[in-house]
Amino acid sequence: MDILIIMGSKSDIDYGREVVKILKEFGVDYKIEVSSAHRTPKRTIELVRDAEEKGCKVIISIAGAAAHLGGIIAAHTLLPVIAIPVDSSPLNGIDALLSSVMMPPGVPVGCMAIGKMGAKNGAIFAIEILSIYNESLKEKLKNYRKEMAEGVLNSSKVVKEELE
Ligand code: RP5
Repeated sequence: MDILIIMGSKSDIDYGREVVKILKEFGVDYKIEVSSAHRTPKRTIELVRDAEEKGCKVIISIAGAAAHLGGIIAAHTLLPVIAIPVDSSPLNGIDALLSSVMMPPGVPVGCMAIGKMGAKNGAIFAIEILSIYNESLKEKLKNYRKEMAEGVLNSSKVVKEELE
């Protein structure tokens, strides 16, 4: 397993789906679990330790509200931890964003944007980390960027045809 994804609740599933979609596109080996930092703290730590033993290289944490999941995971591993703040609370994810991004110095959590944008970027960022030692993934990332650029050029043509 290269990537472990832990989400704080089953209700975070739509964000997990976004992450997994991209990991599958790139053929990355992952495992996904629901485990809460406050409701199942021991299990969360066990999952992190088990992932380390199984050769996991990056952990993605998906959580909303006062999202301490990323911080708790980071406290128990030296693996890079990417947090995706979920907009599941009345504060629309601002709480999750701040509690993930404002980690005190020494135990960093790499925090993405709130919601599905962050979920997509979290997956891509994890792949970028893996690609440091994986040429085939690096090639796939190059193609991904190329396709994005082609998409912009195509949309520019469409807009010109309609508006010029
Ligand atoms: C967090 O609180 C979860 O990550 C979720 O985003 C939010 C709500 O959880 P549930 O009450 O739906 O289980 O722990």
